[in-house]
Parts: sequence; structure tokens; C-alpha cells
Amino acid sequence: MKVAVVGASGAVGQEFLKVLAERNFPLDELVLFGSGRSAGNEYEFRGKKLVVKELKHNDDFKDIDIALTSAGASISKEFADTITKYGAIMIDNSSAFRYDSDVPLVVPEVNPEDALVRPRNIIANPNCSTIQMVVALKPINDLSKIVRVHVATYQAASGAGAQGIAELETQIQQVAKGEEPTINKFPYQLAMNIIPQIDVFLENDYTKEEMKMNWETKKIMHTDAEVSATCIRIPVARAHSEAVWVETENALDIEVVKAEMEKLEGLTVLDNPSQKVYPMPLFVSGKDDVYVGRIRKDVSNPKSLTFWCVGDQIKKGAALNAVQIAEWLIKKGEVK
Ligand code: 2RA
Repeated sequence: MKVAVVGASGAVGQEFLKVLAERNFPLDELVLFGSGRSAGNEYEFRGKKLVVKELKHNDDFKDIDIALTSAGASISKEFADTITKYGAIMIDNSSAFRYDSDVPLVVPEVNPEDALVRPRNIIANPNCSTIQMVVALKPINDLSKIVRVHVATYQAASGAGAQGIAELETQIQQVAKGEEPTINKFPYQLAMNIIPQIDVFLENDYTKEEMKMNWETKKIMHTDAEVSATCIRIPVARAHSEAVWVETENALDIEVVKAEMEKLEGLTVLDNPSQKVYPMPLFVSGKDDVYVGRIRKDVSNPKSLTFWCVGDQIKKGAALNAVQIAEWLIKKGEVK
């Protein structure tokens, strides 16, 4: 098995290396690709030094079985044919193909079978904020069809990549010293602040990040349920949090919901209010699972319930989800 990581020097690229090593992924060879700028960078994998090759339109992908790509949408679009033309399966973390009808959008806990139909040999990895929410929604939807979802997200700085977390750290130091904070990546100072904008505003006054949660949830869950999201950037290093309100066709018993959530592999229930037990980003950073807590009936609507969920957005929200798709394909004999 030969695996490629495209965008190896980025935050998600580096996480791919960690996750592949951690899970003892069954590969014989790992090849790293990157831009001209990152070509030549060296990283260690299973005790061996690997050098990043420049991504080019050539035959470098001839023997690759699986390519894990996270180099931005324009690179994914430009190189998709080069990557897949000899049969490599491209599992793409960018937004380039998520809404194409001939590209499945997959979260292994929710819709793994969709990965079997991939006419272009491309599988898209959803946006991080959607992944963690649909994992938590899956057991609820199995009990009673979800009619609508309201969600407010609290997204970590590292969702904006390595530069995002570096900017937050610099700003925290600057603010502590009484200096003017440097602002590049985020629209405003993030340290000591929260910003109710992630990505650009669209015509309906939602941001693209918010509409991704609507579009992607429908595609992954095969549902017509509408999702109304407000996505907020908060000064947290890693792991996104979400407050979610879910309306179902039938009223649900909260204890049954909790029991079903507990059964889903990949979802951990941390919910004991009297003991102050609930998930928080500081403690979920670096973890594989999506964590849920504060699960309760919505006092405003008998057919609605509400919960809080936290997931490491670089791990389950990106690299781990892609690697789990690859593992599922291997298990199903889809990788020759
Ligand atoms: C963010 N969801 O947190 C984005 C990254 N895909 O900025």
C-alpha cells in the first residue's frame, strides 16, 4: 500500500502524519507532496526521514493507492486528474468537490457506503464544523427524523490553519505587554474577543462557513432538514465547540437519546451536570472522538432537544476523518 499526503507541511498535512502513525495505518510507503515553497522540508515518519516533493503534473502518482490531500481548493481542482489518473483514490479535505453530485461527501460514522460510488475516484472530506455535528446528530435522526437544526459554533483559532493559531498566540503576548495586536488572518483582534464571522458573507447574509453546515449536513445525512448556523471564532487554540438545537418529527425521551449516543462508536457522552461534567475544548484537543454533553429537552419546544458538542477539528474534523474513510475502504476491499 502506497499512500501520498498532499499539503504535507500544513496543519492538516502534519496531522495526517501523526494520525497515520498513531493508528498504525497499513501502508508500505508514504510519499509527501507540497508546494515549491515546502518542497525539501523533512519530516519523520515511523523513524524514517521523509522529504517533501514538489507537486507537479507528472507521473508521481502512478503507484499511489490513496492520496490524502489538504492543500486548498484551487490546488485540489488543478491536480485532481494528475492524482487520480492511474487509479489512486483521492480523499480531499478541501471544499473543491464537496457539492459535486459525482463526489461523495463522507463521515464514516454516518454514511460510509456513499464512499462506494465515486465515479471520479474522489471522496470529499466535509468541513470540520459539519463533521462533529453530524456524528452527534446521527443517533437522534435514527430515533426520529430531524426536521430542523439550529447551531451556534465556537470555533478555535487553529481552524484557520497554522497561521491562525500563531496569530492568536502572538496577540495574547502583545495584549499582555500592552502592545497593539497584529491582525492578519482574522478580521479583528481575536485575543480577549470573539468574532461572529468565519469566511465570507453570502447574499443571504449567512457566511459561507454557516451555509456549509446547511449544504453538507443535507448531503451527508441524505436529509432535507434545514440547518441554520451562526459560526463564531473564539480565542481557543484547538477543538471546535457547538451548541445545537434539534427539532425531530416525534418527541424523544432524553434518556433514550443519551443511550443511543453512547452506543455510537466515535461519540463519547460526557454529561453529568451535578458533577460539572461536560466536554470542553481544552480537554478534547488531541482526542479522536466527538464529545457531547448538556443533553436536555428544549424548554421552548416539546419536539426539540439541545446539546453541546466538542471535537478536535484538526483531528476528527479533518485528518482523522479522511484516514477513517481510507481504513473503511481497505476493510471493504476497495483498495487493490
Ligand atoms: C475554520 N471551519 O474553523 C474552518 C476551517 N475549515 O476556519
